[in-house]
Amino acid sequence: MITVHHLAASRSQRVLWLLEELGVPYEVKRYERDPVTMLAPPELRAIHPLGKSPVITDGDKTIAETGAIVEYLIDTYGNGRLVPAAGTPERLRYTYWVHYAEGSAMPPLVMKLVFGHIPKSPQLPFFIKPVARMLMKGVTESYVDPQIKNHISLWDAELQKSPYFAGDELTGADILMSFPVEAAATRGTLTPRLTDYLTTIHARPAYQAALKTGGPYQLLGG
Ligand SMILES: N[C@@H](CCC(=O)N[C@@H](CS)C(=O)NCC(=O)O)C(=O)O
Repeated sequence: MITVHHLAASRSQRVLWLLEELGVPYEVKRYERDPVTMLAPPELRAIHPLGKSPVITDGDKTIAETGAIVEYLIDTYGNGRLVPAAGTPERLRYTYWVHYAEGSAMPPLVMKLVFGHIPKSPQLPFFIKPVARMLMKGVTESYVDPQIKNHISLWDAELQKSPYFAGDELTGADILMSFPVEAAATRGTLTPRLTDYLTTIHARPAYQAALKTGGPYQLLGG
C-alpha cells in the first residue's frame, strides 16, 4: 500500500491528484502546519530527513520530491498513461515541464511569499518593520515580479501550442505545473488562457476526489 505523507495545503496535493488519476489505492497520513511558522511538524523528519512534504512510502521505498514521486508513480503504476511515448517531441516537453515546475517556476513564487511575510514577522522589532517593508517591496518589484511575469508568459505561450503542457492529453507535466500555476494565480494575474487551463484541470473528477482526500487546500506556496 502506498502511503502519502501529506502536509495540509501543500504541494502534496498533486500526488493525491495523480494517484486518483491512476486509480491506485493509497492511504494518507496527514500532518498539520505549525500555525505560527507554517512549517511542517517535526514528525515528518522521521519519514525523510528534510521533513518536507510530499513524501511517499511504497513497501520498503521512501520517495521525496514531487517530480521524483510523479515519475516513480507513473513509471510503476501508469502502464503508459499520463506520459507521452518515449522519443516523441511531446516526451521532451514532458521532461522539461516536470523538472521546470520545481526547479525554475517555484523559486520566484516562494520568494514573493517569503518577502511579503518578512516585514510582518513578530520577531522583527517594530522600528525595523518599515525599513524591511521598503526593502522587500523594492526587491519584489524590481526582481521577483518581472521574473514571475516572464514565467507566466512562457506558460501561456506553451498552452497556445496545445491544451496541455506536453500535448493534447493531460500528463504528469500538468500535474507538476498545476502548483506553480495555482500559486501564480494567488499572487498576481494569470492570462485568460491560464485561467481557463486551471478551470479545466480543477473540473477533473480525479482532482476533485483528491481535494476531498487531502482536505482544505488553501495555497501557501511555502
Ligand atoms: N521541491 C520540493 C519542495 C518541498 C516543500 O518545500 N514542501 C513544502 C510544502 S508546499 C513544505 O514541506 N513546507 C513546510 C516546511 O518547509 O516545513 C518538492 O516539490 O517536493
